[in-house]
Amino acid sequence: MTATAGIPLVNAWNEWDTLREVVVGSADGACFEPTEPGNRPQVRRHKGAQFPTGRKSAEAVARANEELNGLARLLESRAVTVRRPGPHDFSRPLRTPHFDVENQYCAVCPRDVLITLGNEIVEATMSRRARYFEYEPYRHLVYEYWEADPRVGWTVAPKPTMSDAMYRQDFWEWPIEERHRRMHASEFCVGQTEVVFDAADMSRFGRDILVQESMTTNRAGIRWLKRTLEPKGFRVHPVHFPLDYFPSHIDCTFVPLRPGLILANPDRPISQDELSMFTDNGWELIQAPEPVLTNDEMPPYCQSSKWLSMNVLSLSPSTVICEEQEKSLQDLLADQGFEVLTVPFRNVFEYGGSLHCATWDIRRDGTREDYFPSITYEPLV
Ligand code: ABU
Repeated sequence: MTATAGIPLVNAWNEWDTLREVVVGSADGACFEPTEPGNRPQVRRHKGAQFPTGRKSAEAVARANEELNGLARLLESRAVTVRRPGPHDFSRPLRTPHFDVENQYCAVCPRDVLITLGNEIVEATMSRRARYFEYEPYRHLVYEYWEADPRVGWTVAPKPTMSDAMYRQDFWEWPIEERHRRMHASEFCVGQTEVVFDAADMSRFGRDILVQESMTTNRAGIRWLKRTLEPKGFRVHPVHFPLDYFPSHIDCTFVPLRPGLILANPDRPISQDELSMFTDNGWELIQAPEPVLTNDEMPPYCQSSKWLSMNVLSLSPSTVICEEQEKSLQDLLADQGFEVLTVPFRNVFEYGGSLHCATWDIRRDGTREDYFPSITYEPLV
């Protein structure tokens, strides 16, 4: 691979410009996510049942891979270059000076691990032990882009200890009243003593980056992002969705589709004072329709919400890929003037995501634009 004089090999400033190259995840070697301080997986519809450990079955992996490969084929049919993660032994236990974990997870959701911010690749700290080394299946790609084009930047966020002390161990047992009170103070299972963030808590709008404070991203993580990105010309905005009691990753909550248009989760409105950034700058929020599946109907090992329905992938400001069965969402987007492409993807749900989660956009057209000309911003640095 060699760089050409035009657009850098790594170039993505927002979530919607025309997509040219993307990484699609793989379920090869996937394991069940282990119970750990930052995660208490549960079997859906079987309260109290023991959550499995170790490798997922060959059949489950094959079903997910079939759908991931289907997405890859659709993207290639639209002239998008598709790259895939390398092999990784997720069944290997981890032992660091600070924690042990019985197995790792999978490489289905690169979105959680890496983000392209302009011409730079940023590797997130991650927030869960089983995902500590999840950057490894993508490193060969990062090196390839970095070696091939001197304009490509690469920043690795500081790795947290993920020791017991980094977490609020009692978070999972909070009674409902306490949960409500502490959620509104944005207190979740990850404490504030170390820098913690997952890349999927960010959403790109040109020079403005939203970062959701969540179970997977803390205030120190947002401070680190501000301090790192502001000198590079970005404005970093913490955002909150106070009715989401288990927030993790912004891309099932607040999804920009094109300049001026956001698909918003009706169960998780953005906090009132943060809404004005959008309304003052002419952005319209449309509410996602009720998903086809209820939370109770989601696959038994899936730890994500029914709102995976709105985890769409934009191919351009006028073309979007939706899960095949989400007809109401497809109709809504078609009414908004989008060409809507569909693929089956439900067998990927138990790996933590849908179409946006299972991809990492490397190159889109476009440059850094200001979509919020009327804004008051107080930089940290
Ligand atoms: N990884 C995205 C999950 C978000 C949600 O469960 O709503």
